[in-house]
Amino acid sequence: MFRKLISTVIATTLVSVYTYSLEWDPRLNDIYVYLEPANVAPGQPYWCLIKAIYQDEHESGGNHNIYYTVLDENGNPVANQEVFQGWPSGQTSRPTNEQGQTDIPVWGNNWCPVTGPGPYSAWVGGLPSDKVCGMGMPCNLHVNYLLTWKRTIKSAPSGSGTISGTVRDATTGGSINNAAIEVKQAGTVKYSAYSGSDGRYSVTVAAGTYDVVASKSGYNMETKYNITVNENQTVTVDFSLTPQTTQDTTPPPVPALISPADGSSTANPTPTFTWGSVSDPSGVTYSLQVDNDISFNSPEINVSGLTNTSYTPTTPLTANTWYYWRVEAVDGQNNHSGWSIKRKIFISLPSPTTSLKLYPPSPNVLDLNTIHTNKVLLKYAVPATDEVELKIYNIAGELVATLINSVKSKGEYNAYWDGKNLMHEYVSPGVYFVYLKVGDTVKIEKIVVIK
Ligand SMILES: [Ca+2]
Ligand SMILES: [Ca+2]
Repeated sequence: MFRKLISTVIATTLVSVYTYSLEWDPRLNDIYVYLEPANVAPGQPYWCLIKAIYQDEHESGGNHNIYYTVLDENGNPVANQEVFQGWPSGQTSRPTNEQGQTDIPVWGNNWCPVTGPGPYSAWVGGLPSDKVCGMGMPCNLHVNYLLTWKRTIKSAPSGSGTISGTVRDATTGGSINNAAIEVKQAGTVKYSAYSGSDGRYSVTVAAGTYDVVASKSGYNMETKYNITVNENQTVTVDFSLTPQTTQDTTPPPVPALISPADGSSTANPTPTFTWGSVSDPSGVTYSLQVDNDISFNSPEINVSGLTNTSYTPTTPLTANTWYYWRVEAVDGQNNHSGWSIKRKIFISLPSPTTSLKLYPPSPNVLDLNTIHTNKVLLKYAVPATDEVELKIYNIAGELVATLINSVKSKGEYNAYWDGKNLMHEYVSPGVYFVYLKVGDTVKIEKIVVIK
């Protein structure tokens, strides 16, 4: 009973490794015969045992031999191939014949299987070879062992599979290069790899169950648990890594207003508003409101997302109007500082721009019949302190009167012509010209004198 149990365990082990080709007589297990697999690297040729038949004392025909058959990769006999038989104190060998066969006898040696495996083993020379061990004449019975080897290329390690997939950015969907992949069991890294520029990775692992971890600087680590990989199986494990963001719940400081000064006045309808910068770990933008309503219910300017600490309106504010303005800062996580204190600014009327002017004479028709009650008003403007000449010429270009010939400062002035010439006589009816010269600039108006 004990022997049966042991044999079953051995048989199960052998079958799991050699399922693909080995025909193994189960009675061999009953007498402790076992297989010692060749020690051979994957991809290398070796002698692979494909058949082991037992002939008991009723089937053996009275013989007590090991019968060897040696085949090549295609199953054809290999002639003159040396085969071996070993025992604890020595070994012998023989070449195969044209049928790829030979045989070597075994002897009694007082072996009974109840004590364990028999003394003889068998293998093929020239290459690594599977070895059949534990043979002999059980309790001196005449039995045979019929063994067949086939030259075979060692396959990849049994029991391996692949974990592969792609690592992507969860936000953009773009592939992540050089992400670290760790394949763990019970917290211990068993295998590792890195993703390529296309985000792909591939890891060859022993069949089993793993946790697979993807990590990359700037991203949150991601773990896929309990990934089971079977022999020769490729399991796809994709990752979608979330970029790291430090959660910011603290509002930025409230900005301080700089200019225009509170309560100031300007004739510029597009004044530049300026405030102090503030900083925040998640970054800052600014919002500006300008409103003629102190409650900011109808802002004429309402801009946000400003990265500069100043803003110049693109459309003019209304003149002769008070405006209120305020600023707030908003950080990268949309936390608002709250509005600053407000300031007010007055947009004044445009200041009169004084340029050289000669207004039309009033009246511009002078009646000599009423001249004693009616002078001509000559109004003019001087833009800056300068020499001023105001004269009357007749149509022939002759000077009639000099009304002003002096330096005047900036401003508007009134002068009068009483219709008289240089000799203080009334002029004749006709066309006369008012000649204003300030610096190098001349203005001329016309007066008609009638009677
Ligand atoms: Ca903040
Ligand atoms: Ca408004």
